[in-house]
Amino acid sequence: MDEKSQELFTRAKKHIPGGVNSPVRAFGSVGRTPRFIRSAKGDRITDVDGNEMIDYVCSWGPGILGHAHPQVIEAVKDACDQGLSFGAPTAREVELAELIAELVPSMEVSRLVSSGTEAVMSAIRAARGYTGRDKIIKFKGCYHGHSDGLLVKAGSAALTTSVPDSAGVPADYTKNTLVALYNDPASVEQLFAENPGEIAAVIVEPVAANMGVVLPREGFLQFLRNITKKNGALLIFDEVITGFRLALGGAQQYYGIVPDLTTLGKIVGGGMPIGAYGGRREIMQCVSPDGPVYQAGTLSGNPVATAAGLKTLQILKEHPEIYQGLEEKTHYLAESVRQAAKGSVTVNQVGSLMSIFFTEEPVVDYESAVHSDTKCYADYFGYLLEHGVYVAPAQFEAMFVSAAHTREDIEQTCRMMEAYFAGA
Ligand code: KE4
Repeated sequence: MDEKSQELFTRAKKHIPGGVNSPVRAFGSVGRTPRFIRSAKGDRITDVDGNEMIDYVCSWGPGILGHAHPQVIEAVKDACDQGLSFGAPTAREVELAELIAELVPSMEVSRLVSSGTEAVMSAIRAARGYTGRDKIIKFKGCYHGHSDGLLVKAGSAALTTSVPDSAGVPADYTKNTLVALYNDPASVEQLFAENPGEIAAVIVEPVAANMGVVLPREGFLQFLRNITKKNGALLIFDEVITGFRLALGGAQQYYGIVPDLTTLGKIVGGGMPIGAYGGRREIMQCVSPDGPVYQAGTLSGNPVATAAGLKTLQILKEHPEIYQGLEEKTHYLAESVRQAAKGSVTVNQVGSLMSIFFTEEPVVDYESAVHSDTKCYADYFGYLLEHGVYVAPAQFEAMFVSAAHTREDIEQTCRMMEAYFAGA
């Protein structure tokens, strides 16, 4: 039953492109009417028709504590009572910068912005300003937000809406964006050999999560660390998804690789609009007003958003056991799906991230990911949606598990998955 969602979607399409404020939400690749959400609490989300579902989108990552965590809500309400925005520095921004530096030691100095896109765009500019070089390397199928220079062979909804190279981006804006293949060192070596002394940075999702979840092969991240250092280029870890998710210190802690710059989003804002970028002082001191790399934002460090982000990180820091629970619950879910599907799908899982690919082959890079059967995925998605389980409405996204996902709801999800694969 989704009559109210259908009515809202019809109205939305009159005044909003595709009826949504972000393309993946339109359910285009699963061919259904998107569910308009009324509220969410814990691991449950409720749509405008009153359908309550177990949520594995978790707002695409911010919801690591679950929806509407009481302490986060209280912090936001208290902040609201003191005013919504000042356009001036506040103590909470200092506290958040200090906590980021404590939890992610490579981010000695960081700048808050309002989205992951803005964080990545700014980090790239800082890398170019610091090195004096123009070219960057990204990986096919990785997604780093929608800034012009990075909409090149991008993942996420750019992939499902088949616009990995967006219209409206002049060739001049992407001529300095070189594309390598994830988990393929030779493709990176070739680009460095062809562009000696010209590459400012390599940007990578340390765990790719925008072609679905694809794990780095053993040694791949270390290889990137070595080749960037050898060539005077910076290594940028885009941890918008993995930051504070794979571990309290993110993927760089989980895999033990120290990048030069890191970008954050999602969890750092606790569900409110915050992004951040940062690294060691000698790099970040090139950022205005200390240095010549300009970057600014009216709502950067917004007092209400920083209240949500700070409280979220404080809770994660006070309860490190959360990460063990996330790994156990997600691993259990992944194993259940593997058994139920009897080899008909590939499940990639790390920490509280997982993806179910509708292919029997291992999924280790972009090429193997896109061999997945997106029609089967759409069928799977529709079955789960009708049975109270809300997963990503696109094959090339991740499932997110939160601290609020109860064992009972994980078990219920396993039963739904088993029923689907039994009948598929
Ligand atoms: P935002 O500008 O959407 O806050 O962050 C961009 C971004 C940057 N880097 C990575 C690794 C990301 O995954 C993202 C955004 N992730 C998508 C989900 N795949 C956001 C969902 C959406 O676009 O609606």
